[in-house]
Amino acid sequence: MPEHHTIAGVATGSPDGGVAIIRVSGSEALSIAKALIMGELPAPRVLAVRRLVVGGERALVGVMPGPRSFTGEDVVELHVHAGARNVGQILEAVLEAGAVAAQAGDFTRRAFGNRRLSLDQAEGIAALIGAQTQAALDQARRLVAGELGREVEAVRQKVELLRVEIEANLDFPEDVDARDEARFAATAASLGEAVEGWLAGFERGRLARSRARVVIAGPPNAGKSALFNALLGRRRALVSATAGTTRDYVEAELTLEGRELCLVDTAGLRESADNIEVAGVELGREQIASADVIVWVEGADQSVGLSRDDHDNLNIAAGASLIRVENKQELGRRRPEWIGVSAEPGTELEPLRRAIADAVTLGGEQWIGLARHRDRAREASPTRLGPCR
Ligand SMILES: Nc1nc2c(ncn2[C@@H]2O[C@H](COP(=O)(O)OP(=O)(O)OP(=O)(O)O)[C@@H](O)[C@H]2O)c(=O)[nH]1
Ligand SMILES: [Mg+2]
Repeated sequence: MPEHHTIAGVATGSPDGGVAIIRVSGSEALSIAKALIMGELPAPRVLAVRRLVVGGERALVGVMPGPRSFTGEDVVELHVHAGARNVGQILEAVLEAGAVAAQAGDFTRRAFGNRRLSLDQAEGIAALIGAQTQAALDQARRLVAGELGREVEAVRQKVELLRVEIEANLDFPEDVDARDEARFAATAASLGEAVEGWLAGFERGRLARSRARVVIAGPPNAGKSALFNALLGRRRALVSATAGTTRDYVEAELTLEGRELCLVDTAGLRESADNIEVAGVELGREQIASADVIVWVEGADQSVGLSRDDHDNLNIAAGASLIRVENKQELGRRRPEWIGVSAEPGTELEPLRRAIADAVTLGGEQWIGLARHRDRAREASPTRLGPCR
């Protein structure tokens, strides 16, 4: 029998929902639940309405006897009306009946302890609950599904097989064939590549989970703020015919083809006698330097080369992409090789949207790569160990 107490906690996340689920897990779960409801417990894995002793409240009750439950222990779930007071009172009654309050992650820890989940799946559940972006959610789901675990296990088995073969050869050196040695080296190299592949996938996963910074920059009056608004579909930044309108940079979240971005509008780059404008340009330059993608905008009515110096001076980070855009294209194109847009009225933005989405799309496998995964993979990495000889 498990040595720990029966635990109880609210399993549902949102306090605003209509229903809350109180989960009880442990050897005493069934007797505790029995003490709380009027009548008999429902049959295993059948949800049934029961009246609770506490305030005559009605609850949907589900009984999942161990070991075929989430935690591997006897589990009872009470689906009750939500509301902090109601749920708090019922939970209090469960604790009075003999359960101990569950701490964050306790149910999952028990599931891991009872081998209902592997460690990577348990980690995946924590990552899934904490996921803030679509990419984080996708990656966490793959971890919960055990995809990374299966890959690692497949490689581990191959390592084991290779070790056995090499040891057999050490025992019988007279039977060692040069072809065997070549095969061992090739197998070891491919296993090393798998580990390197995970490390690269962890890095891609990290980038995909963070919001790429897409910074709109260019000379004053190019229509940067108008384009910023057009991409967002709302009036967020001031647009005016006065050059030097934008001073502080403006940030907004935007989702393009499923990828979440941080779109940034900046002050038009130019020399100025106005201290405040100079400070704004400085902020804009900092934004450009930390951008993953720079959308460089010039108006079709602006003379070519106006920003040539700026172009050269832009402190663009290694690996950042530069997308050149000619705005006000209805006035006649000067730079037909650039992407043409008309930020006002904001139609025909599709080619630019696609270019931004392409620039932030990361090809290849993406893994969640928690600190433990990265540490273990680095330990196994051939670049760390040196060449296999
Ligand atoms: N004809 C035309 N005018 C536009 C277009 N987009 C913007 N404008 C006008 O261009 C002027 C400048 O627009 P803004 O968006 O304020 O330009 P900006 O690049 O943000 O300028 P600063 O903030 O001063 O650097 C405004 O008068 C806009 O109405 C467009 O597609 N066509
Ligand atoms: Mg502006």
